[in-house]
Amino acid sequence: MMKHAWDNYKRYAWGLNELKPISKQGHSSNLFGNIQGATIVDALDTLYIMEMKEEFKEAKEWVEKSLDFSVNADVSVFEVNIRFVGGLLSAYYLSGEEVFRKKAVELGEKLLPAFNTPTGIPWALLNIKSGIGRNWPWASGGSSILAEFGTLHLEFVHLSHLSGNPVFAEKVMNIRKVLNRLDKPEGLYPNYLNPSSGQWGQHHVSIGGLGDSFYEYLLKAWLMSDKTDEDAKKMYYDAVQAIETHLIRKSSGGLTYIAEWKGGLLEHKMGHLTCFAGGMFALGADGAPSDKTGHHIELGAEIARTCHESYDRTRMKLGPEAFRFDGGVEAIATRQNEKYYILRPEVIETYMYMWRLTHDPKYREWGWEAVEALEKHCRVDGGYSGIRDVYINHENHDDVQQSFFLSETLKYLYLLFSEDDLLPFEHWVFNTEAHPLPVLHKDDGNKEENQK
Ligand code: DMJ
Repeated sequence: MMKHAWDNYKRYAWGLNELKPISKQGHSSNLFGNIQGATIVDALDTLYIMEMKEEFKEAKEWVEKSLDFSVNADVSVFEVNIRFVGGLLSAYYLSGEEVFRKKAVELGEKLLPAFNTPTGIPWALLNIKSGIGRNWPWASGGSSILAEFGTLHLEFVHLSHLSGNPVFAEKVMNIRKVLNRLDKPEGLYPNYLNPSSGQWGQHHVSIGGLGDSFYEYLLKAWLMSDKTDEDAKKMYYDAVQAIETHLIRKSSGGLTYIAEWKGGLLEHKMGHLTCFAGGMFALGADGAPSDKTGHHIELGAEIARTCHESYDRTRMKLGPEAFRFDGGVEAIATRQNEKYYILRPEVIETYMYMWRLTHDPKYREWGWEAVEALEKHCRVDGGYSGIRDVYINHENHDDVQQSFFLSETLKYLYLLFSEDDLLPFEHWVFNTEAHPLPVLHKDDGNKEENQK
């Protein structure tokens, strides 16, 4: 599958961000400004892990010769960080090739002006030539987004580690300080925070879009610090407690789901993005208070089951973008604009964590069901495409091969069917784009040790 996705990207869209597999040409998203090559940088570590040596070599040569950050355009700080900085860091740690370290630090430096706000909470968008930042025009009262400014921590700590320059880590530690000073409604973190006033925007809370990877990075910051970052640990387990009390519900048919919270009212909707949380709860089970360990694993298993149901209840056996638990339905999308599947990884990601942590064979079976559905419905001559409606039985492709299909979906599938000693959890954490970063062991100042 990786070979098919990669070969077609190479044939039809080489050097551009993504592939349009039906029209067989490049696809450009404005998330990366004019930075090019998202698929190449996102796929580097997957190629390496899958031992696709020739392909890795040509990708590396492209990075050396053509990856260029001197663009005069707005980029999404979050997207560039998780895909480009994360991809380059992983490629460096896996291969030891200096070019990746150099490029990661160079790009990290370009992102620093995003933090020039009164509070130090970064802007969502940054012109990386002029250094001028701004927020999404649709975000509540000019706010920055929790899942965006809360998903820089892992990469920025590594940038400081690899460059010897403490500024990166200082910037993300300050974000945490600002958050810790604020009152949280019912212990929950709203999705919107104004970077000028330092006040929350609308009190909307989500473990899916706009919130998701903030929670993931609290847990992983603690794990990546070799369990020394006690602040991150406390913030994570306190947040999970509030999420359980206010957002997690069980349907009458017995499916556990995570709702969205709007100023105290629940919307009984769960996004595909939210499905990553099954894996997160299971990964965090070990550090939970001892009487809660089993409970966190169980919660992960229940979320995995619900998300599997969201796949199983469609015609194509691929999950919709969002599914609901109201109006007599359970785990089904009811709105036309929530019926699409864009090759997202979160459900497979949760299967992978659940498999590693429980070895229950059903997670491999569910993963294989997803492989068969991807092959049947998403694979086309020119690569892999998303689907506009997973509830109908004729193909309706969206004609985009997302870069995260290569970095995440295919990597998590590969890991699901590999031995546990490939990128073991004691030594690696995955950033939110599935780029593995080494745990910074406390007794170990040198880089070599981190690379084992
Ligand atoms: C990826 O870019 C990351 O997983 C991000 O955290 C959420 N969205 C996509 C995949 O769905």
